[in-house]
Amino acid sequence: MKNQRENKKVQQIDDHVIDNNGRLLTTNDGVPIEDNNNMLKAGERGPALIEDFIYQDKMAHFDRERIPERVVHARGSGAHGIFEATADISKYTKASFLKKGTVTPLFVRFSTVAGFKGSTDLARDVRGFSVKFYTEDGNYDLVGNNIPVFFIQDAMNFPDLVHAVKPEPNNEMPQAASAHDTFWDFISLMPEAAHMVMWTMSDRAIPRSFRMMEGFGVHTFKFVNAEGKGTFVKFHWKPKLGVHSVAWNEAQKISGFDADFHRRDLWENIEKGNFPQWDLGVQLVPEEDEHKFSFDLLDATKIVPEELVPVEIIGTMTLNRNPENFFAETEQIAFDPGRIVPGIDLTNDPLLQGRVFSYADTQNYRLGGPNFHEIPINRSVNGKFNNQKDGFGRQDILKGNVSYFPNSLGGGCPYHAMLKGEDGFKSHEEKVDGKKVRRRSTSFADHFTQARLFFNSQSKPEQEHMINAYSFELSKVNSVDVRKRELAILNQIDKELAARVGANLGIEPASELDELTLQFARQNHPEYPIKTPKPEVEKSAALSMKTKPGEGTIETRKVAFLIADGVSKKSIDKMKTALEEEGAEAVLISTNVGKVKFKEGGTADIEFSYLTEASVCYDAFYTPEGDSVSVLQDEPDYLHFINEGFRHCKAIAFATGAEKLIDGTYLSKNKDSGVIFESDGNLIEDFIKTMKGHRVWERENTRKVPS
Ligand code: HDE
Repeated sequence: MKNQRENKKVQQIDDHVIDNNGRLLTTNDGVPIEDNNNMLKAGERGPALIEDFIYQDKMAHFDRERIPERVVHARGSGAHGIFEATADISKYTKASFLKKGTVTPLFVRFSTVAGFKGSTDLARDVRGFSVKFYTEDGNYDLVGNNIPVFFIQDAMNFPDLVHAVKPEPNNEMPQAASAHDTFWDFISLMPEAAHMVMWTMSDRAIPRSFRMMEGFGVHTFKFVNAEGKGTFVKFHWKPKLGVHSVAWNEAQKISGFDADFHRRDLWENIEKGNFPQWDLGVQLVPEEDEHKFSFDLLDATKIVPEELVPVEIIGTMTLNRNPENFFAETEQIAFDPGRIVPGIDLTNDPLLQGRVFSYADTQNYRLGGPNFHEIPINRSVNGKFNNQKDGFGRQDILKGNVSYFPNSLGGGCPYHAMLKGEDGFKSHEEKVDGKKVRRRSTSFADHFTQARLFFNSQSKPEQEHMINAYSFELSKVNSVDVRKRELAILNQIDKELAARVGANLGIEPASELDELTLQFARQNHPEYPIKTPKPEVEKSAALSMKTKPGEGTIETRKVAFLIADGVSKKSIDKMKTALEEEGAEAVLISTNVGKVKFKEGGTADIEFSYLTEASVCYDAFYTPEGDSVSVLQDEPDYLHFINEGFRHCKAIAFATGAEKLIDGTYLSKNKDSGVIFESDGNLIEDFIKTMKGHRVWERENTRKVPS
C-alpha cells in the first residue's frame, strides 16, 4: 500500500521504456529496414531518389532532435526518489503527502543557472534544486535553489537580471560565468541584490557535490489545514552528508578535467547504491505574526534566521534511481512553482506571483504545446480527467462525445468535487484590498542588513574566500565605474570586506552609494535610503557551512591511492579497509591503466592513471609504501597531485618510506596541518580525522603553494 504510488510511477515510466535488444530495425511506422547504410539511388553512382521514405523518416526526425533549452537552468541533472513524511503536522497542513508515514515518489533536477546546456558543472553560480512530488492529490513542485534568497524582489526585473548574467549579446562571452561587465553593471545598480550576491560570492556557489548542498524554497509559502487556517512556511532541504564546497582554483580546474563532475558524482553514487538523502525542514510562522519581524516575509531577498524560527524536520527524501533516458526524463520534466496541492498555497511575494505565469508559459514553448503533462515524467499518478483536448502531441484518447462542462450527456462527468462533497483544491481565503499600483512596499527597502548578517556569520576562511571571489569577479570587469559602484555597495555592508576587495582592485571604496545606484533605488523607494530597522540577530550560525550537520562523515568521499609498480599490497589494504569501513572509496591511480605489480607478488587491475586523472577530482591522497616510491619520485604528475592537493587544503598521507617524496614537492617537513606521516604514529586515525573536517582551509594562508 505504502509504495503503491511509487510502483505506479515506475510503471508509468516503464510502460514507455523501449528496449532495442533483439529487435529488428524498423522505420517509425514499424516497417523493417533492409539496408541502413545507403540512400535509394538511380544506379550505384547515380542521384538519390525523392521517394526514399526510409531515408526521409530517419533524417526528418534527426533534423528535429533539439528542443529549445531552458532559458535559465539549462544545464541540469536528475534522479528519481521517494519522500517519506516523518512528523505529524496535520495541525498546519492537510497536504496528503505530508501525512506522517506517507511515501511519495518524486523526481529531482539539480541545475546551474547561467550556463548553456553543455556548460561546466563547476561554474560559480546558484544551483537549482527542483523537486516534483507525485502525490495522491496530483503533482506538487517545490522549485527552489541552494541559496535561500534571490537577487531581485519583483518578477518584472527577471528578464533583465538574466540578460545581464548570460553571455554578453555582442560576442556571446563569457560562458557560465558572472565575472563580466554586464552582470556587475546590473548588480551595482540594484542594491536589493546585495544579499544574494554575498551568497554567490561565497563557497555555496561552488558545491563539492549536489549531494552536499542545501535546498531552499526561497519564498514564503503557506500551509493550509483542514479547517482552512493558514500558516506561513519556509522550506529547507538539509543534506545528510553535510554542506561542502570546493576551492575556487579547484573549481576552475575541475571544469577542464571533468565538466560533468557533479552529474557524474550523482549518477555514479546512485549506481553504487550510495543513495543521497536530505531531510525536509520547515520554518512555521503563524499568520498573526506576519508583521512581527524587522524584515518582510514576502521579500525574497530575506531569510528568516533560524535563531528566530527554528527549522523542524518533517520528512526525508532519498534519491534511489537514475533516469533511463536523459532527454525523456531530465530534459522533458516541466517544473512550475504554481503546481500546488491542497494543503499548500502561494503567498503574495511578488517574485513568486510572477513565477507562476512564467513557468507554465515556458513549458508550453519549450515542450511544444499544451500537452506536456502527458509526457511520462510529467504525468500525475492520479491520471487527469477534464475536458481539455487536442493540441500538439496529444496522446490521451478521450472517449465519447462530451468534452464540455456542464454536461448531462456524459452523466455530468468529470464531476466537480464540491458536487459530491469531496475535497478539491481551494485557495486559502485571504482578504485582499488595495489600489491598483506599480509600486514596492517600504518594508522591502532595507538591502544591506541581511547581507551583513551573512558576512558576519561566516568563519574566517569563508570570509577570505568571499573577498577573493569579489576580487576575482570585479577584476574581470573592464569598467572602472562599475567596479567603484559595487565597492560602494560593499562598503555599506562591511568596511573590511570593501577595503580588502578595493585593495585588490587598486580603488579606495567610496563611503556613500554611487549617485546612479541611488537613482535606481529611488525608483522603487523615493525616500531611499530608509532608516533601517534593528535586526533581531547580528550573527546566525546556520549560515556558515562550517556548522552544518553531516560534518564528520567521510561517506562516499574519494581517496586517491597514488601507486606504481612495486607498491606494497599490505600498505594499500590496511588503509583501504579502514576507509571503506567509514564508507569512503579508495581509487588506485598508477602510471598506466591495465595492471600494477605488487611488491609481495601478484597484480591488481588499474582503471585510472596519472594521464587520465587529476588531483582536483579527489578528496584526499594516500601514498602507500613500497618500491613504487622510487618510481613516483620521478613522476611529475604524481608530484603535481600532491602539490595541488595541498593547495586545495585536502588531507594527504604518506606511509613509511613514502615521506621522502615530499622532497620533490612544495610541502615542508615542518608538519603542515593535514599532512600525515605514518612514521609519526597514528596514520589511519589522523588521516580519517582530517578528512572528516572536509578541508584544512586554514592552510591556505599559512603556506603558499603554486598549483
Ligand atoms: Fe526560475 N525559471 N524564475 N527561479 N527556476 C525557470 O523555467 C523565473 C526563480 C528555478 O530544473 C524557467 O522550465 C522567473 C527563483 C529553478 O527545470 C523559467 C523568476 C527561483 C529552475 C523561470 C524566477 C527559481 C528555474 C526556465 C522571477 C528559486 C529550473 C525554464 C520571478 C526559488 C527548473 C523553466 C528545472 C527555471 C522563470 C526566479 C528557481 C523561465 C520569471 C526565485 C530551480 O520559467
